[in-house]
Amino acid sequence: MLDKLLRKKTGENGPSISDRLTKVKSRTIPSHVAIIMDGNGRWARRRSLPRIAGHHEGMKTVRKITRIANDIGIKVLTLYAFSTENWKRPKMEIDFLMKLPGEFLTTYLPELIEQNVRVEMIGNFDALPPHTKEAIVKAIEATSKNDGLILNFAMNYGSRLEMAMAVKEIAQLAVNNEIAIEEIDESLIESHLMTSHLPEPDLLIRTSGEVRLSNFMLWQLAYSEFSFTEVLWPDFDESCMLSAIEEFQMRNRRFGSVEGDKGN
Ligand code: V07
Repeated sequence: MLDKLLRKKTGENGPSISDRLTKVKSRTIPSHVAIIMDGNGRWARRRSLPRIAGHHEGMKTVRKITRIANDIGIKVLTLYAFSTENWKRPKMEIDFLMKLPGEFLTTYLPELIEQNVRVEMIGNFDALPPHTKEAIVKAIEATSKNDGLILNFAMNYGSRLEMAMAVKEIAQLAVNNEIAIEEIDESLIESHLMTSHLPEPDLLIRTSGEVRLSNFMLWQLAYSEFSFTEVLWPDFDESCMLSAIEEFQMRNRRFGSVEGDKGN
């Protein structure tokens, strides 16, 4: 079915999406892909639409990219949906954004279940509005037995906040004499991050031409490949996703032979 859907998009020249998919799957697939979904507001402005129209369109891209990620065989897809900085936006826009998880899940939860996708979340859950929390909890519970792709939403997430919280927990353990100061090392810190159960991202994608991390997974991205594209998130499609993975695989082939090279 996916094949049929994708065939429609095949251009006159170059390999089809399904041929590219087959080739990508025969090479090293990144286990964890993280995406900063930028450019929704700009997409809307270019069409003289309100910013929220861009966010809504961006939600459809989430569905599309989840499907192709699952098809590629990616294990974890982390999407930066709402940052701790985003509370500074106009109230109306925040209200709209906080309704998107509910709308996304009302529309797509059956499909996610059918595709064996497991929904997870990182970020400060407690500070979200009750209706947003309810939608997310429902999705996490309804998909908790699935063992396919982990669709991990970073919601009200900030990397520095995450690290500060980890430091606080570790300090408390030390104060309680449950650990010695000497036991504080990278792996202990890692085990107190919100991603402790996940592999580190192999690949970070940021759309919309901005080339910065914006407080996203600073610790976890230490050794990741970065892929930046000018394409705005609502325009990011299966072909763009495959291009990012193909680029990753090219780099991997070039540097993969230098054993133990951690990029310095
Ligand atoms: C949001 C759509 C994608 C572009 C970026 C900003 C707008 C999906 C979700 C979501 C979150 C949690 C969940 C299910 C779906 C979402 C926000 C914004 C706040 F369990 N898209 N999307 N959440 N956008």
